[in-house]
Amino acid sequence: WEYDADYGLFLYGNPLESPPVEVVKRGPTAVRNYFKEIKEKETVLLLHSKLLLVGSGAVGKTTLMKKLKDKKFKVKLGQEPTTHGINIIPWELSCTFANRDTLPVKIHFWDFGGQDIMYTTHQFFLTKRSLYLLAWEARQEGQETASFDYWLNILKLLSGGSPVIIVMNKADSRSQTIDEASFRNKFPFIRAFIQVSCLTGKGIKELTELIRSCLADMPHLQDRLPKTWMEIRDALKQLPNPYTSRSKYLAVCKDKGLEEERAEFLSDYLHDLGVILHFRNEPLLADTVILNPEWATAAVYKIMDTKEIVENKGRFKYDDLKTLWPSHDYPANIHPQLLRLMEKFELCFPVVGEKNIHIVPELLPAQRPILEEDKYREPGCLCYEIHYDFMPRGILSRFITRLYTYILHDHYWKHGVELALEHTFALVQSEPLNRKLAITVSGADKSDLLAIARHHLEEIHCSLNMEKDQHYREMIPCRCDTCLAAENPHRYPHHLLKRCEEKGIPSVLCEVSLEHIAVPLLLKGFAPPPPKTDLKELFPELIKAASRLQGRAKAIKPDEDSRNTIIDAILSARGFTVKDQTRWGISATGKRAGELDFLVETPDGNAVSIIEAFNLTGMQRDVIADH
Ligand SMILES: Nc1nc2c(ncn2[C@@H]2O[C@H](COP(=O)(O)OP(=O)(O)OP(=O)(O)O)[C@@H](O)[C@H]2O)c(=O)[nH]1
Ligand SMILES: [Mg+2]
Repeated sequence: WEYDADYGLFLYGNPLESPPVEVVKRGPTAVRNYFKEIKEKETVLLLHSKLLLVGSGAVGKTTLMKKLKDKKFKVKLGQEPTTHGINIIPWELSCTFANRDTLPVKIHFWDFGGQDIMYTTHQFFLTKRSLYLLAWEARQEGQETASFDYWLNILKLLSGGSPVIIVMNKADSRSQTIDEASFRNKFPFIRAFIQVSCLTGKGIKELTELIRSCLADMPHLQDRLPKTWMEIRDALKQLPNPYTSRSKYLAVCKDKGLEEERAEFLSDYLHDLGVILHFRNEPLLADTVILNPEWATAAVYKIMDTKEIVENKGRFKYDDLKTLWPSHDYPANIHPQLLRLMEKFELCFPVVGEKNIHIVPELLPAQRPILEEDKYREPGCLCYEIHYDFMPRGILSRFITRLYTYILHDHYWKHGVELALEHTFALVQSEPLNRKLAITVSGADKSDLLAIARHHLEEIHCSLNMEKDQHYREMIPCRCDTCLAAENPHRYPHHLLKRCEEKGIPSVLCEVSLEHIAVPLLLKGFAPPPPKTDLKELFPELIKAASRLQGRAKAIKPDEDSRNTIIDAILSARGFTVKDQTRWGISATGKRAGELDFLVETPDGNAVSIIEAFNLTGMQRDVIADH
């Protein structure tokens, strides 16, 4: 811990045992509520875990689940239909914990279909604090290693270190040895490798024991929860429909003595655990509590998996939903919410200018439409690339879904999209094989459009727990004449250019041509204007910049970093030297060096501080004076 007289006590590196992490994540009020709840009421152990079965298609995941649940299950070869979406099946195992208590653990098997289209939704379903079985079978040399690598990498990002057991199925017909040590080295969360055959039953008993021992080692199973919470969870599962209204949910809670505010905390907790789906802050979804996530995901995958939609390049009409979703399971009055859920999952977007048409970008054709490409070859373009160590699937399709209002005509395809913002255009393309995403921007407001694109990419990366410079690098291709003509231009790390800009270093050396290239040309796509010496001109420019920002309010996150990017770009384009305090002022412990937002300097050392108060709801003089 660390004490700071101004800011208080900083605690870190103290792993929490209680309250459950899901509660802590929701903030101090949720924590206080949890303690109130357990103080007043009886508590019980959670003793519940998700067991997720993942792996490529047809390796025997569903069969394995059935065999684990029922040792007498007889495999009928070729009879198991492929899984569409997710199957969720309950199971129970008794586990002996470190304190020697043997207790029954409730398990929910999540059996994923292995089709490619499922990959886009992984960030919603591959949860932390779960147990994973990664199933595979011995096939041609090399094929499995790629699939292994993908799964282990995505689990590394999303599962928060949850244990993984690697199960080689179909040991009756083929077996293969793999370099276990190197996998374990790279992915320390691998608990064991095991060979099984669902057909002969070989290894199934050993696998069951392994599952028991992994569960017994998972501390969250012994989380203490208010008994009423568990009673409410069970009561919700007894309701006849897979979804209910918010008011009905509150009534169930009230019945068990839980008032509205506390009921909302519980809904957040159950949502985070994956027991229910409730997006309380989404206007169209707030009133619907989905009690059975399997029911909702089945509806979603039905769309992704329908032949006509695939043949129609991902297009479907709102009215098609009536035929796609059987009315007894999905009555028409729930269609708007389910469609909104698909939008929320970033699986589809409405087509601007056409009524009631949606597109599933994951199902788009690989063929690129004809574009006016010349503008992207101009030397003044702004170029930006993201280089990934491991590139999760679905980043581009999620990006398209987020930015659909900016799409130019119908210029979108499986691996790319063209965006337009007034007279500025951006070509965004992903190259999964090269683990790269490239953006070229042309036009008047290049920095604005790039800032919007980067902001959305950052949010997508964040949802995948990917951190800049650790999981991916932002690179800027060189714009010197030699590099413009080269297949493989020199690339500068974006952070290096930002540091040069902050330190006032005007140019960098291209390693290919050995020419000096102006930093503003690389970062903002313009040659540097002569530096401003008169700070009187700053005020009108600042008003212009703020009004531009307001025009982009919907596309830019209301945090300082995103806003400052735009203000900084606009002021720099006018020749002001801007230093953004929110970024370079953050200290290692997360404290800000000051509450100053920007410092604008002139070459002769004059400086003006700018403090932005965009988050204030009114003229709060005391807050302003405080700053
Ligand atoms: N020889 C042999 N075949 C098996 C074994 N386990 C499953 N199979 C067969 O493998 C095929 C695929 O099994 P599934 O359980 O549907 O595989 P899956 O991984 O759930 O497939 P998706 O749901 O499409 O991702 C079926 O024909 C099974 O009968 C096994 O141990 N040995
Ligand atoms: Mg299956």
